[in-house]
Amino acid sequence: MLKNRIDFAEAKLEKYADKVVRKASNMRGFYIDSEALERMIEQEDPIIYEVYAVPHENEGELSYAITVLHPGKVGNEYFMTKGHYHSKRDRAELYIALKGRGLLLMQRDNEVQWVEMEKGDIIYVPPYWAHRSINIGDEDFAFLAIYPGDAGHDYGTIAKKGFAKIVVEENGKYTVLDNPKWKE
Ligand code: S6P
Ligand code: ZN
Repeated sequence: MLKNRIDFAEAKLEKYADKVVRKASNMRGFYIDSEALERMIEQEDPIIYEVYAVPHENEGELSYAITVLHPGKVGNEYFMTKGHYHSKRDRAELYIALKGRGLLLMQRDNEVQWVEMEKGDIIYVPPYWAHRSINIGDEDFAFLAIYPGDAGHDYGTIAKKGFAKIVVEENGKYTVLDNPKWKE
């Protein structure tokens, strides 16, 4: 597909080849308050985020995807993506924010950085950094990601160790705290 189109009002791609839906029940183990997550799953098992992707998986190609991360919290921790390293660690990525308010949490070994994102912001995720996006607003947070076709996703490392920081609401604002479950 040589040409595609973004509907900026909806933050949707006109065409995509893959759609991934992550519900609360797909996020077990990722949030600090696992009891709050189980209650949420029992009640309605809401969708946390959706990814609409146009992949091209060969070396030298580019893939792209729009992620729509819905607003909400598990306990006081904001809705977020699983987060991953690229399987090929030396592959970078670009994030372009389209809608809402988000935070991009990045981690390399024991070093952590976070950046706020709102419509129009371009964030460069350098090679070797794990990345997770978080909706810190009260509407959908959406962004376009562009990444090397052969980057791949390593979810296992984050699933096992988590990120060193968590993002929670305190007095109506986001705050970044040490992750009590972080395994160095
Ligand atoms: C791909 C890029 C994004 C994420 C998406 C969902 O390299 O970083 O398209 O895949 O935001 O996050 P996750 O961590 O579940 O893949
Ligand atoms: Zn990525």
